[in-house]
Amino acid sequence: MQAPTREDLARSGTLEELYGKLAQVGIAPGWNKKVASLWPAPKKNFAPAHWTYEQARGALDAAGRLINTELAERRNLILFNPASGDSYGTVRTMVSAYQMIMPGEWARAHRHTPNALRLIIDAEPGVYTDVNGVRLAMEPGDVLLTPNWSSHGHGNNSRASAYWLDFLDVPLVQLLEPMFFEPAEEEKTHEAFADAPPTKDSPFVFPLSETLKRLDAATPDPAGPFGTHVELGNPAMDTIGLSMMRLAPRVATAPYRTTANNIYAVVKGAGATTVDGERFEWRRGDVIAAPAWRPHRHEAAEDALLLRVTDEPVMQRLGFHRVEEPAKAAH
Ligand code: GTQ
Ligand code: FE2
Repeated sequence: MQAPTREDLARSGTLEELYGKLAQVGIAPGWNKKVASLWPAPKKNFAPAHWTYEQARGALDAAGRLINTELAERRNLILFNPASGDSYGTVRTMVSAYQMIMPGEWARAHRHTPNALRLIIDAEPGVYTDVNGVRLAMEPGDVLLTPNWSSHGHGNNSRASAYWLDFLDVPLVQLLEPMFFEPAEEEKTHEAFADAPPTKDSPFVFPLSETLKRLDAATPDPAGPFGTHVELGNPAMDTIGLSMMRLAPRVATAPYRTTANNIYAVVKGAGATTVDGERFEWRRGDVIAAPAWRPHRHEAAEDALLLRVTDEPVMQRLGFHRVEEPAKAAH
């Protein structure tokens, strides 16, 4: 069929006829409500959700028997948001995963444009991430960054399997399209540095011991939306901000909602987070998703530390950051 000409289109006698001809040239009427483009407030496209380290541990230990890092490259379990449909993400812009590496294993080095970070859950001395040829030690509670295009591989010279949480801006990079990935040259990263002792003296490492010192010196704010907290980095990476939150037992934080997407990971303790009316009881190693514009608050049952992983730097830089006052966000 011939594409409609200017005259064919101009001659359309009814809206239906016009729509039919427009469809042939890849145009849709903007007034037709089938193509909604604007709505009054953020949609609930992603759901509040909770994942447990208990379950992830079981699955990772099985995966340890069933697949090695030669085959898998990364032995990771991706946390899919239950409402995300086909889109890959824990929340709209970020994905989280549990990862495990066994004694003697090397998860080969690569680099990619997505920014990544890890929160160590269980690891014995001798576990490291090699970032751009430097071995960074991984200990429980530490946070390690591997920003955009930095080479990274993971090694385990200890006698126990090591477990951590990954957070990446992969869904954002997929949306914006600047995805690049390549394997690293192995000799440069792993073997040549085999004898170098792991260090924590790097701008890519936030050791828990340092973070706790900073928390001790921070202004106490147990009932604020983030409890007493310190930011890691400023922000940690271009697209991801981090803060370590210390929650006092039995003090509920102020309810809060933001256009930023947040993922909370439990570094220590136990408690509960209520996200838009859904209550999730958490323990060490668990993950909670608080997608954009969902009011949420936390309450610890015992001294607790939560790591907040947020796309706030993106929202701020693009002029989309909005926060609702605690009183108004209350549910
Ligand atoms: O450890 O390099 O969970 O590249 C997803 C992609 C971990 C990693 C993930 C990755 C990594
Ligand atoms: Fe990676």
